[in-house]
Amino acid sequence: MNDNYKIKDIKLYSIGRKKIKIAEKEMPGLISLRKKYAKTKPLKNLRITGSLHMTVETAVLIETLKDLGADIRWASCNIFSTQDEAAAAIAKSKIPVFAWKGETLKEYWECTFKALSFEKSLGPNLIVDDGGDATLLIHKGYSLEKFFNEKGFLPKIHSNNEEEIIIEKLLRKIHKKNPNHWHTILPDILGVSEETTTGVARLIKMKEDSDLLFAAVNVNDSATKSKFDNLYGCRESLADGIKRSTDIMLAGKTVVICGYGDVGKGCAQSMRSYGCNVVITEIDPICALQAAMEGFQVKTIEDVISKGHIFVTATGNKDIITLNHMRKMRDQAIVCNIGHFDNEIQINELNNSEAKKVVIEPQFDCYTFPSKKQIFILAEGRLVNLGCSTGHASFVMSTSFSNQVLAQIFIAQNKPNIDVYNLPKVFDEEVAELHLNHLDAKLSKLTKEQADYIGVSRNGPFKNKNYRY
Ligand code: NAD
Ligand code: 3DD
Repeated sequence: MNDNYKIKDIKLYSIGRKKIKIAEKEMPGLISLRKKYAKTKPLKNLRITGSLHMTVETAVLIETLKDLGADIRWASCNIFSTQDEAAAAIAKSKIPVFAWKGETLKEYWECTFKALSFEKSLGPNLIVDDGGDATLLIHKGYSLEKFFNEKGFLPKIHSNNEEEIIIEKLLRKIHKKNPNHWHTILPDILGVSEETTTGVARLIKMKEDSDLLFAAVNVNDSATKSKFDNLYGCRESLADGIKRSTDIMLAGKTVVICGYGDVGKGCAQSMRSYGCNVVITEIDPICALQAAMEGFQVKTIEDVISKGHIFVTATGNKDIITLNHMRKMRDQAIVCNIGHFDNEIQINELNNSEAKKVVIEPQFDCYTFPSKKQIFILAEGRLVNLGCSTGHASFVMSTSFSNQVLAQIFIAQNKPNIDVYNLPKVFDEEVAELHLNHLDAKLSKLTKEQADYIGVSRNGPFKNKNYRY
């Protein structure tokens, strides 16, 4: 793997560039931030590692961080989510990128390490993470070195999880070359900005366990991220992923959506708009009541396992759809996940079961049980909207990524202590305002009397920090 890039095909760059040009016009937040910070370049001479789906939208984020002065290296955060033409355009513009659609898990982690490895054995100053894999590799590498420095030997690899074994083997390969690689690069790391719900949950756990080694900004819980990307993004990209891979008719089908959080809400609204009979499963009584009062049936998965035509997991949790569930599904049931990790569905157990797998097309697999009943698995249980289509549309990713840019600047300028931070509400309102014109939305202005009456300042913040949008 050369040091500058590892992608599917550099010749795809011109298609990528054309798509990036179109996306830029649909990403007003990023373009405005480029203009706002073009002179001051707040990320000048800072090294940024990205571990986030290498799509056309991400290419616009990367080139925005570049315009703000950063030196960047990028990898995707999923083996199926890369748009190869976008990666080619980034590589062509001499920004090191290590990503292609259809990586093996071993290649995926090597790409992540490549994105963390700058010239002269330097590491990053800042990280843009989606799901926490770049942060995880640094923390696991650091603790392996600490173990070795204390004990004088490397621990045996105990896990029988394929991916964990791949990570442990990679870390030992790095250790062989430089036993203090991670201890050496850590002091330069100012912090990470985390994109998604599951990644933030990991960071909060590391903080609680006093394992967190650098500051982190929770981008996901900015309202202009999770109440837009997770909700409206999935509302448009779920159906896209299911239809592009299966061409299935949705109207009249029973669709079971596991989890009624921001993502689940978007998925439910989408499937209902296609005339599906939507059933929600939820563990949280508040979200379950929201679903019921939106007119959705709320059942346990066991109640509807033989009735569902399509199953979508959106929980950020694991083992939501088990092998036993899949054995009880109706013929030609479609099973997919839109949560960040594939452990929402017991794919490994299915692959080791009596069901025979046939690949219909990449990311569209058919499993036939001895009874001749068949079920379809999309994207091998990985995010269906990015594995089977191109993810969310550019406009909503502009709201998410504007928060990413502000988070990177926040860490660079404040060099915060080790903790997990939310971005201030004024940033959230600034991001929203940057996207109104594009939709011809016009904001009303408060009078002084009105501002005093509701106890806010005329220019915001317009809500207290606990307000739920
Ligand atoms: P969330 O926390 O708002 O919602 C998850 C919901 O699942 C919660 O309401 C929770 O109560 C419920 N849940 C948990 N365990 C459950 C179980 N066993 N059965 C039924 N319900 C259960 O999270 P979110 O923001 O909606 O994100 C969900 C997942 O989607 C995360 O992994 C997130 O990272 C990912 N995500 C993916 C995309 C994408 O483009 N594919 C976009 C945004 C977020
Ligand atoms: N995600 C969905 N669509 C995306 C796109 N077009 N480009 C990059 C990332 C994209 C994932 C995000 O929704 C991420 O914010 C998440 O997973 O939360």
